[in-house]
Amino acid sequence: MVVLQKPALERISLVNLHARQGVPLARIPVVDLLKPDATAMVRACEEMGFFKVTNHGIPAGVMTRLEAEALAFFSQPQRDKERAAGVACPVGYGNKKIGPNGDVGWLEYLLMQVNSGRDAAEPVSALLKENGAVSFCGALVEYVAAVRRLACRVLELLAEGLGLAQRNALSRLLVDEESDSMFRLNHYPPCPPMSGAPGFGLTGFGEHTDPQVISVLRSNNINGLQISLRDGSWVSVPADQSSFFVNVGDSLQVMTNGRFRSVRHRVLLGSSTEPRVSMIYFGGPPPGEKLAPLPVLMADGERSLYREFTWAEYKKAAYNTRLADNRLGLFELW
Ligand code: GA4
Repeated sequence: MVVLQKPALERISLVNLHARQGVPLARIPVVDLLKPDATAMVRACEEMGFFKVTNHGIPAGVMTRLEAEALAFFSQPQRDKERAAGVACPVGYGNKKIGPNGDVGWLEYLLMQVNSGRDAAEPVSALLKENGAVSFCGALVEYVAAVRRLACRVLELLAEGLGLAQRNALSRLLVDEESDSMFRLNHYPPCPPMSGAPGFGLTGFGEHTDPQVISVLRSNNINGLQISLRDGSWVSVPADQSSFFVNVGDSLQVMTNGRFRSVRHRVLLGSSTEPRVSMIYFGGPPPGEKLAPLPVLMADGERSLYREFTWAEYKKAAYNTRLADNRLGLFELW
């Protein structure tokens, strides 16, 4: 791997896009919410920890409104963005630095807490509102409410597919007043021309799994997202601005005792004259929630793969890791 020397690109890794290109795209499972197949959804979570959702019912305007507001926000001078949202720590406006442990990417972002009991995008949105970004906040609140409903619908279908008696066995975590959910707007500016290195691109967001229960991503039509399959190979996911992509998170892997797989994913950027914009809702449990395999999913004599821990413990541990680390490994028993 080559590392760019220019100061602005310092430590953001240059990648050979040909060598890192994904394999067949047709293998990405699609769930059509007009005729949802809960069994196929469960299979997708077992095999890939990832699927695409179409016919989700969220009006295009809700997505394009937030995208336009986000682009307007990111087009401001750095100082104004920092003043309006606060410097990410971890919530707020971040530029290239991801998390507290030295990870970097070719992006800037807004990260916020979106607990369901409070204003849909507190406290960053409160700060944004104070700074006059009223229509941006309106778009955020509208989008987050819609995508949370979608995440709950998906979790209800998964509960059905898993044969759980309670429809809300999983979705209750996201609607709980204390639910520790987050929302992220990522803006990946076009890569600078790689004149000395044709066929190379930049790491927008390095490989990782999401710690939460489930993540729901929507992007504009600029490619870049890749997921890792069980055999370690990478698949490029063609961007589709009218659909959503769902990731199984580490917490759901634990609740299914490893039956579902939290998907490792990353963003690699090739040459494009347009920025990539993505918006991701991370549905997380309340801090005190004990994460453990659901007893009804355990076969006779099956042992938990993980020691019991709370979401607060896991989140704390996650913030002590590097992006690419196997965080769940710290909690594995066998
Ligand atoms: C990955 C998923 C979400 O984007 C996130 C990220 C968080 C951050 O950017 O602050 C983390 C990362 C994510 C996992 C490990 C830690 C925490 C950066 C990092 C190095 C908001 C999350 O919840 O975990």
